[in-house]
Order: sequence, then C-alpha cells, then structure tokens
Amino acid sequence: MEHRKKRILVVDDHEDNIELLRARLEARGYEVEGASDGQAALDAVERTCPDLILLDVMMPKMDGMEVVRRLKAKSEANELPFIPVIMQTALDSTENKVEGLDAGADDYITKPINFAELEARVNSLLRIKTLQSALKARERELSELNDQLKQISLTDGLTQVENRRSLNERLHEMWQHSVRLHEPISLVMCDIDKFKSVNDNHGHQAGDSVLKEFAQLLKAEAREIDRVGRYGGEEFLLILPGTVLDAAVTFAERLREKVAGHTFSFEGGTLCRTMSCGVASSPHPRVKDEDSLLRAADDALYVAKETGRNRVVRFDSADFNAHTPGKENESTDGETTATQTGAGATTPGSPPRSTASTEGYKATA
Ligand code: GH3
Ligand code: MG
Ligand code: MG
Repeated sequence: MEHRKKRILVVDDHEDNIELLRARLEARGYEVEGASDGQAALDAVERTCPDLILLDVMMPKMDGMEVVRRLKAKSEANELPFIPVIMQTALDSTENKVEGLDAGADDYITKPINFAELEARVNSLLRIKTLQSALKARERELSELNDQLKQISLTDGLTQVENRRSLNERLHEMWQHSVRLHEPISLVMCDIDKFKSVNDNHGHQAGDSVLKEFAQLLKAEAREIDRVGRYGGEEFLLILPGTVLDAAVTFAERLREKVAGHTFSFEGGTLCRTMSCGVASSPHPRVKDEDSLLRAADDALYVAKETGRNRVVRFDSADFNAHTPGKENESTDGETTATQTGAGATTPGSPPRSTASTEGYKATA
C-alpha cells in the first residue's frame, strides 16, 4: 500500500478559486498543485501525473472540455494512467453536465462549490482509482504468468530446448513462410546412437545429463534463425529456414562430427556418443507439405540407422532409395551419387554394415 499524500491538480483561471480549494484540500491532507489555464494543466499532468483533477470548464483559450478530451485520449492510448477528472461548472444546466461527461469527465460539481460534497466526490473517485490501479497491476501479473505458462508449455523440461509441440508449431509457420516466399527449408532429424546403453551402463541420470549436453551442443551450432528442439526421447529436430538440401547436409555433417568428437560428462564419469541424421528439404518433387517433409527426414534417419549409424543420410539420395523398398523408382531429382557421409559410409546399394550393431561409443567412466 502506498501512503504518500494524494496529489490533486486544481485548474481554474481565477487564482483566488485555486487558493480557496488549495487551503481546503490541503487541510484534508491532500497535496495540491494549481494551473491557471488548459495548457498549463496539460503540462502539469505530464510533469507530476496527479491522482485527480478538479477542472474548471470556462477558461480562456483552451476550455475544460478540450482539456478533458485530450487527457482521456491519452489515457485510452495508454500514454497516461487513469486520472479521474471532476468538472467544476458554474452553470447548473443539464447540457453542460452532459457535454462534460461526454467529453470524458468522471464527475462534475457545480459552483459555488459545496465543500462537503466535493470531498465526498473526491474520495469516491480516488477509491475507484485505487481499485483501477490494483486491477491493472493484477492484469499485468496475469499476463506475465500467462507468458511464462506459454513458455513452459513449449519448452522441454529436461533439456530446456523447444519441445515437440513447439517444433510442430514453428514448422507450420516456417513452412507457410517458405511457400509464400518461395524459399527453401530443411529439416535435420538427429538421433543419438545406442542411447539405451547409456542408461543401461551408467544409469538414467547419466542419460539425462547426456541429453542436456547434447541439446546444448546442437543449439550452439545452430544459427539464430534455426529452431532446435527435442522431438522425443533421444531424438532432436532442427528446422533450418532458407536452407537448401546441400547446405543442410553439410551442416548436419558438421554437427555429426562435433558430436562424435565430444566427450559428455555426467556425475561419475564421461563418455562419447555418435548420432545419426536424416536430412530432407523443400522444394523437392516428393515433398508436398510439412508432414511429408517431416516424414522424409524421419525416413532418411531410419536409413542412417539401418546402414550403420554415425552418419548423415539425405532424403531421396541413391543410398536412401537403395535402402527404402519401393522408393527406388520414385526418385525424381536424378540423384545418382552417394550422399551418405560419415564413418563407414557405404557405397550405393551395398548391404548395411555388419558393424551396425556394435556400440559406437567409448565409455571412460
Ligand atoms: P538407436 O541407435 O537405434 O537409436 O538405439 P537407441 O538405444 O538410441 O534407441 P532406442 O529407441 O532403443 O532407445 C532409446 C532410449 O532412450 C530408451 C529410453 O529409455 C531412452 N530415453 C528416452 N528418453 C529419455 C530421457 O528423458 N532420459 C533418459 N535417461 N533416457 C531416455
Ligand atoms: Mg537412438
Ligand atoms: Mg530414438
């Protein structure tokens, strides 16, 4: 609760009226500032932001109606907080009151002023202002909480990168964007090789540590505009906007090398791991929508696993087709060269490496 004195701005072109009200209001514990014309009133509001304004209607140059209109326009534009305005009018005419209220005044009082009545109106409006401020603060709090909740709902709890829901939302947006602007887009689906054995050999907590470190490794390599997230278990997806297939494969290969050369630490030891990647891009004759793009990256990852792990396989490459039954003749990009890269890359059509089942890591725990 604030305990400072409430500030009241008294606007009147007659100095003695200001002084009369000042004496009365100050005696009641208010802090009073005076302004003798409309412009001076607006300036005072900018300077001191009073809690309430007592505004004379009839003033030379800018009258009270104009002042209140300007103040309320600023409040509506959130340039000023809510400042209650009581119009003081000498005319006890209904039109005058209606005009004042229409202009945005919150209340009015007729001259000569009955001070008890004025005080009651001032108090009632200040109460409303206090409630209004509390409401605004609560609104702000709720909106911040809402933002935090949204952030949590889109973040993977363990690794703190985006979760699958967020990735799907981003992919949807980025896909639409790429279609609209005829820009390429690529996906790199990464899966840690033989991750289950990390848990089996070192415990689930060690597995968790590796996942966290792995996520940070990917994030460190990605550009600002790329999205990096955990698609599930030990599978991570990178969305690379504005990136063609060749560049995405080169990037994935760099990532693969980085991971293969990295030593992961966990409480009680260190270990090395490799990963496999499937890469797919649009435009591509067989990629019609965001779902088929995802499937393409996933299929390529599957082939990377099938053909020995610790490698990058691009969708629709010769190797891909050789290892994807029924897809060989569907290739339309004329791909003929092997695009598998990485340790033990096979030649097109060669059988999956017999070493595929060996554990591709050295535990040094
Ligand atoms: P592959 O090379 O074929 O990908 O083999 P893999 O062992 O990595 O794959 P598999 O799908 O057989 O096993 C994945 C393991 O990942 C099994 C699961 O217990 C583990 N895993 C998934 N999520 C988490 C997690 O949040 N923390 C830990 N510690 N392990 C997880
Ligand atoms: Mg795995
Ligand atoms: Mg997996």
